[in-house]
Amino acid sequence: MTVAVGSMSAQGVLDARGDVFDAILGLDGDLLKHQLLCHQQRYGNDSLVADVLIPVLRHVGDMWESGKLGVLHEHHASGIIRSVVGSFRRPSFTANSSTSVLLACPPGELHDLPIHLFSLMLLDRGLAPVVLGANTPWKALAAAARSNDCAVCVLSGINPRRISRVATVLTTLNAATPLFLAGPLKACHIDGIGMLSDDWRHAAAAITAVAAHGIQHGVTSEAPSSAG
Ligand code: B12
Repeated sequence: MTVAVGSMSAQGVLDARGDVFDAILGLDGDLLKHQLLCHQQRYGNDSLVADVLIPVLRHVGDMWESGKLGVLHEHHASGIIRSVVGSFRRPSFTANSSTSVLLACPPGELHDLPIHLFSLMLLDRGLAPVVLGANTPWKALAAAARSNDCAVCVLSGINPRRISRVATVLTTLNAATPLFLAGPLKACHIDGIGMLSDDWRHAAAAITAVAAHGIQHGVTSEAPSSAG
């Protein structure tokens, strides 16, 4: 496990978010890349993802919704974050374990940044994340779960209504590989299917525990209090 690198003060976290946000605002891709790399090297992936990127992405979305930021900023930032995150990914064989965790967005779901970010945190915990990405067909997901002999599967996205229509598919998947729903998908309650906490460190710890201890169907990993 290589989770903690350096600890940061609360003010340091706010400053880091502000710097990243300013780079997004200025559409300064090089600066944004530089800031993400420096933060990752100094404080590690957990801090980069949970302390900085998730709150910043949320803020970008809120500003976009209120018309204070253009869609251009959102697309630009998403593209850069995605490419920087990709460059942090080491091949899974360098992880200390061959325990694979499948991460995917259901059909029609394009918000795959969260699963890419989460995969960094799982890599640091010695797991081998397999990210199928946006808009994954159910058949492909089931086939990947079988062929990778996955220990756990995480589905993430913003549209719970869409997946509540395929509860049987999810129940079947869950019977073969423990399945967790993350983010807004959790609003869809399906018996026996786990729900990941919105606290990213807590969620990563929960997946690591399930992967290490085998099948625990129906686990809920809600944190005692929700933190960013
Ligand atoms: C980047 C972005 C996009 C990018 C996605 C890029 C990518 N490859 O991921 C693009 C441009 C493709 C996009 C498209 C759209 N988007 Co968009 N997008 C965003 C934005 C700015 C950031 C999303 C994100 O990654 N947030 C980071 C997440 C993790 O933070 P969060 O949502 O607060 O999640 C919290 C929890 O739910 C939890 N969580 C969420 N996911 C996960 C996953 C894991 C593993 C864990 C542990 C926890 C967790 O963690 C957070 C708290 O700690 C959000 C704004 C926002 N407020 O988030 C809008 C937002 C999600 N989008 C929105 C919309 C409406 C759309 C579009 C429909 C727009 C359109 N009209 O075309 C399309 C949808 C296309 C589709 N079919 O999916 C709305 C959703 C509203 C809703 N609930 O229905 C939002 C909220 C913007 C807004 N305020 O209106 N989007």
